[in-house]
Amino acid sequence: MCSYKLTYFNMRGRGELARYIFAYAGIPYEDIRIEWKDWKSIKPSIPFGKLPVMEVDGLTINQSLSIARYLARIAGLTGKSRLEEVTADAIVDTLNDFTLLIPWNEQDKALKKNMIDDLFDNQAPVLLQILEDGLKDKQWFVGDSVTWADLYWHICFTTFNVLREGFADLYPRLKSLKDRVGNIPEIAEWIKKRPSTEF
Ligand SMILES: N[C@@H](CCC(=O)N[C@@H](CS)C(=O)NCC(=O)O)C(=O)O
Repeated sequence: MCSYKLTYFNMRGRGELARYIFAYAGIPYEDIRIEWKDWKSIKPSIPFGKLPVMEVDGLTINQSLSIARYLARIAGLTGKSRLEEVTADAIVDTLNDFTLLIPWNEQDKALKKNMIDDLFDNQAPVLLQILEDGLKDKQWFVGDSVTWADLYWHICFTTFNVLREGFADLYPRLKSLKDRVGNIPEIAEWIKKRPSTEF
């Protein structure tokens, strides 16, 4: 059995998808959470100087989605065919693109609010409507079983809802999907016990 060590900051952010997959699959791992005050001194020792990183049997892997995809393959969460795999990948990348538009580091409060308003008033509805329509009467984004794209949606939903409460109110299928993921017993248990952080 491999030994896994995930290092990220003490928040959900880009570490949470890996944590969901670990939880879903019941894979033991070390959940190392760096405090921001310690980051400056730790950063030079981290390849590429960014978190998360995951150590697997001594090999250090960076990039949150590469880490998550690797774990999703192990957990059987990538889809049942090449076409399902690429569909799940595309949904993950699409959601990730949206998270990259969020002005996390903008210091000017008024400007930050304007940017977030623009995102949720103008850009999110286009994305959400396509995802909502794509779900049709299906239980999951891809095929007939849960994939890492569904888990990522739950994480994105939680984060987006902090930025704009009720942002998905007009999308009942997407809201149901979020609930369906949250009701997976292993995910529900993780959400109950994880450290409480804003993002
Ligand atoms: N594309 C990378 C982005 C990694 C990244 O930017 N991480 C941020 C935290 S979310 C970080 O390490 N910030 C600290 C720094 O850049 O010094 C990934 O998805 O892992």
